Amino acid sequence: MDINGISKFTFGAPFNTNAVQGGISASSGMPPHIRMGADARSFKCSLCKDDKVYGMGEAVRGINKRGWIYETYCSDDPMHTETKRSLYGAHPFVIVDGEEVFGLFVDYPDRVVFDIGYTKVNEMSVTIGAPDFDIYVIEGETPLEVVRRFRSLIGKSYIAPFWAFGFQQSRWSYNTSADVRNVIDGYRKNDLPLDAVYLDIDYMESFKDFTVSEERFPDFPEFVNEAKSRNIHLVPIIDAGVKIEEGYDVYEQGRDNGFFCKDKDGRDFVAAVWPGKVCFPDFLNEKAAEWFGMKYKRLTDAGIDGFWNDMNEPAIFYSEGCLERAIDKVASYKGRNVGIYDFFALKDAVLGLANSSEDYSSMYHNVNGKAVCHNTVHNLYGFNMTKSASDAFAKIAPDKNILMFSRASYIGMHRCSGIWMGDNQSWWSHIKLNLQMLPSLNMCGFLYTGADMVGFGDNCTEELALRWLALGIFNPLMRNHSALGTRDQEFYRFENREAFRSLLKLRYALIPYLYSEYINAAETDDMMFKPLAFEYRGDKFAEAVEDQLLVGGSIMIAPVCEPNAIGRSVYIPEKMLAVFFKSENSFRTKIYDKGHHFVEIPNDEVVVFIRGGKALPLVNSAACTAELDFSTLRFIANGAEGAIFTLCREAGVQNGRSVIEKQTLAVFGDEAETSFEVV
Ligand code: MIG
Repeated sequence: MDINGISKFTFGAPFNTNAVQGGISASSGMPPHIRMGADARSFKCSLCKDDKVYGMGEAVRGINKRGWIYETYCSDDPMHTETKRSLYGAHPFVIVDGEEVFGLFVDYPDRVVFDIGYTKVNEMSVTIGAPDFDIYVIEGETPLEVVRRFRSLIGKSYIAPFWAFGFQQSRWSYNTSADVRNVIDGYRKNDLPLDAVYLDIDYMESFKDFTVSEERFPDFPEFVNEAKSRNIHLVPIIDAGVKIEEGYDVYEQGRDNGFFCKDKDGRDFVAAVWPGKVCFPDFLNEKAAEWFGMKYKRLTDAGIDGFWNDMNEPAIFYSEGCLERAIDKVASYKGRNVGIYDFFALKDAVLGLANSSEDYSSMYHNVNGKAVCHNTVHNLYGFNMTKSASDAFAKIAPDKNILMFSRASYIGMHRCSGIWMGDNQSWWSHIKLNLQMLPSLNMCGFLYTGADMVGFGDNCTEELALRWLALGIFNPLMRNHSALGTRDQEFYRFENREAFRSLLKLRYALIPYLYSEYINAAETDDMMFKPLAFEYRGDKFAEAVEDQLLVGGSIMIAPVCEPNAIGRSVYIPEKMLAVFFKSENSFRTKIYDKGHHFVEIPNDEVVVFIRGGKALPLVNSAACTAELDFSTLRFIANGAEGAIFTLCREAGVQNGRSVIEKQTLAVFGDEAETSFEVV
């Protein structure tokens, strides 16, 4: 065992992914419980019947990952069904929690397959794309200790600006400034708090990065200002692909300087995405990354202080070569008697065009003068796109902490941005998936995260929106987003506006708590969202809970994830004080003893369970984060005589980072008492 219980083992000649910071020297001789395969690119660990396996970051299925096969491969796939193996982020980190507790991080920038009790029930087998990788084995008494050590290896988490804890509204797309103004009005006029509105791809001129349509958003800086005067941040999207168009300076500069990814013959690799034909900036080429990063200045100069990076797996609709071959294939059936199997082959020829590995294998990066095939470093693209922006922000606007989050990611990207969970659906099962991904992402350092609340694809219902909101108010990134063509789901569109207003305001009342616990997790490499299993060791019921979470140090949540429910079963792992919030000021409380309980939860209420000796701070809500008044802070405590709470506030920005001010508060009084003292 080396530094801090972490041992590194190097195989072959690994590509430097920058996942790890600082770095430690390699040991030899893997621990006996990890058996290397003869192929030098796989290994196996035995699992006991009751061992649990956590990790995999952004992935489908439960918090306990056992019983499925996962692949780290950044994938643009909007169907997050339970048999998928990969989503947008690649996070090859797992923790085995059994008689032995240990973590494994396979640092390898392409596919790693984690077969966690799928092929063989009592075995985890890991297969790496090529025999060039580092394995980090992390020892620890508990899963949480493993997480903390892993996080100390990969570096501190990104800290989002305080305003980004406000509620944010998005849609693909608000097409014009008038559309955006209507959304802001919809919230403000209905007394629904709001801090940000998103600009999806249609704000651009022909989907060209760093342009703004003059026609649809005339005098953009003035419009950004107008929004700002109403305490609304506008957050534009940036896509990875740069439109090929003569006269478009970003394209011409990229082409002339050789900053785009190449094909095997050294020509610019051409693919099609929303803008039509595009080239992909070569983010693995330092100069190209620096060049692209500085382009964000065009929008920050217009007053923009937040971005989301999309399509950076990178997503490819088709490449010219593959499209031609597909068309030839289809044409070859003309006049023939098309049998059933032919029909399926025909269909696949077209459906298989997007994100094809054939395309990824025909794309090359220039890494310090050496051509590196994209399909050996696929998972680093989104990470480096986002890093390019974040590196630039420090130069462009050191006086601001600019919000940044990305769709694709790899371990290490948590140092420069957050992520959102991608294109989910307005499905009940995706409320639960949102909940389950939170702790798994925290394990990998992604703290500023959240799902598209109310669901991206498909049509939502009012009931789903309310129930999702009851979980959404705890997501650091609390964003309502939906896809083109789906039912409108801004909160002022629904009938029971009062309920949406109350729950949204409750979020704002909880912001001091959520922000403080977030900062605390970032600074101490802790998890803001923990599975019960991480805290109530040895309690077999707590260890099996998949739909409740501990949020920060004081509370547990148990959202309803089913339609037409009057409540749900909740496992109470210790005596807790349940607070049923109808609104920030109107709530009833009830003490629950340890054990299984059916808890009635109407869909216009949120229940929070306060742990013994802990206190939950609340402030008066406001229309936006800028108007929150911390002097209204009060506490609801569970017998917390003298409980200590560390309140964190953003006191300013220096070198592009939030300056955090802390206040240690001692809470006196019982359950619903609200007095506190500064110590
Ligand atoms: O091919 O920009 O995940 O949030 O609204 C879809 C349009 C492209 C995918 C993103 C989604 C965004 C959408 N984008």
